[in-house]
Amino acid sequence: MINRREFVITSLGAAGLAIPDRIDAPAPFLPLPAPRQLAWHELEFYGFLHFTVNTFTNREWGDGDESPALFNPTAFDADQIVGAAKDGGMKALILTCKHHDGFCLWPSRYTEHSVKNSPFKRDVVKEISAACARQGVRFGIYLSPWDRNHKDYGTPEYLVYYRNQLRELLTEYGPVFEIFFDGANGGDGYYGGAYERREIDNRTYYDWPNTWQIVRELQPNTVLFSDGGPDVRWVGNERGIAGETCWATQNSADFAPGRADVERLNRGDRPGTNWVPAECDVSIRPGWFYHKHEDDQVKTPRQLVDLYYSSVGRGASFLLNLPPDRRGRIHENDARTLREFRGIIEATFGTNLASGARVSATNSRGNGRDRRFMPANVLDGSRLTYWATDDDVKTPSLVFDLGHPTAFNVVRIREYLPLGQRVESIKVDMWRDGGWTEVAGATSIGNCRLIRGPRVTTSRVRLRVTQAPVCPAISEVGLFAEPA
Ligand code: FUL
Ligand code: CA
Repeated sequence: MINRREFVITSLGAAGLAIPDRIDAPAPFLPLPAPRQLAWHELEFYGFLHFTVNTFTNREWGDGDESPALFNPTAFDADQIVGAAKDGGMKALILTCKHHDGFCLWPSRYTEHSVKNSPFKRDVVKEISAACARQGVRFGIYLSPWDRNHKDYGTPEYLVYYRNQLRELLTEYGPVFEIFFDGANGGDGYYGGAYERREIDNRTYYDWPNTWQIVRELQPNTVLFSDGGPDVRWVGNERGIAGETCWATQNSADFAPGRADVERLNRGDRPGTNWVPAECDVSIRPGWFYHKHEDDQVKTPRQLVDLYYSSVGRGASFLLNLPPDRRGRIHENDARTLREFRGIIEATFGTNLASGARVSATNSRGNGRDRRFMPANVLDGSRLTYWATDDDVKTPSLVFDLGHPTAFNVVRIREYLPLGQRVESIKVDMWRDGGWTEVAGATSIGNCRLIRGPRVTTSRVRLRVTQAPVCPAISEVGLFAEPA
């Protein structure tokens, strides 16, 4: 008697078809991203909205004694704000629900210091989160741990208040993709009329693990950002620039919100104990809040493009701040530069010039017989399929035969992240005068590595993995040309 499986194999063999051997996928290289982090990696570019009483006092940090009467946008339009972000290519928005001054953009039941006592009265968090939902933009929150208004700041009672607010925001405003926990902490403030300096020990005061636990229980898909994660880390500067080498991993035990070794945050740690990729926060203007005198200092589309390459192009995310103005809208100058930026990005990445290439590899896992690991998987436009080699082949190469001379100046490489960050360095060669010439190289691949250089023209391109502790698993490769 033969069982059903043997029967199928025997009949396939009799029909002269290849009998697939059982080939295992490569073993994951630890640490690995959680599902919520994988979803976050796909966003790549999203926005920050800094909006509070500061918008009306023309300041960057409020002291906490600002009257709610100050908050009075004249033509607030959540759909215009979200629409401007979306037109710029942003996939998500993080709103300063409460900045250091303590003024709440929603009518929190735990304080009087909020929109409910302003002439505006409306719930800004509700309107922005609803506009995001309508327009298909993910919504995130910034809730400043430091609160210069609250009388209890610095005592254990304040933590109860902070967590109550977090619960309100996580239960009444729909899905939250990210919470941004700012590291700026302690100092002078109003503090309920005390007008004094309050220092806290940022290693112990906030008891972060228990706060994070509240988020895990209420919204398990939310990623938590702070100087040290746990899910997404600060990149170590507010200029939008990740390290040229930037690992998605770090040794989390060495970090905490407000305790940042900026050099290490910028590069990540390799080896690292945890998957904690970097986020590059930077403002489209000099300040985080709107100031009329900065209307002419909005970054140019070209500057934003450079920031895209120095953030997304190094495996990090690009969190660009757009400050609503006193009307409660995104200023025309900001909206325009953002639209032009999107135009350049789409003109560049809209067409993968390698998509029709014939691709071959020096090795494919299982002798090339298993579709799951074939070289062509790097050209199918899906992050879910990848090319992998046999376990002992750690420095293979891929050749793209483009069929005709092709001009490009950007190479994009993505690793298959569910198997970890595996590749440490690569080189790119082009075929010229009957031989290979090296034109570029890069370290730390991860979610996205963009190699940008002068335009070259060739009909064949080779990608060499030059260093990896385990066999590579590469999901996508693209060649692109920036518009002249
Ligand atoms: C900093 C804050 O102090 C700034 O005001 C701004 O919110 C920025 C994103 O983070 O730490
Ligand atoms: Ca693929």
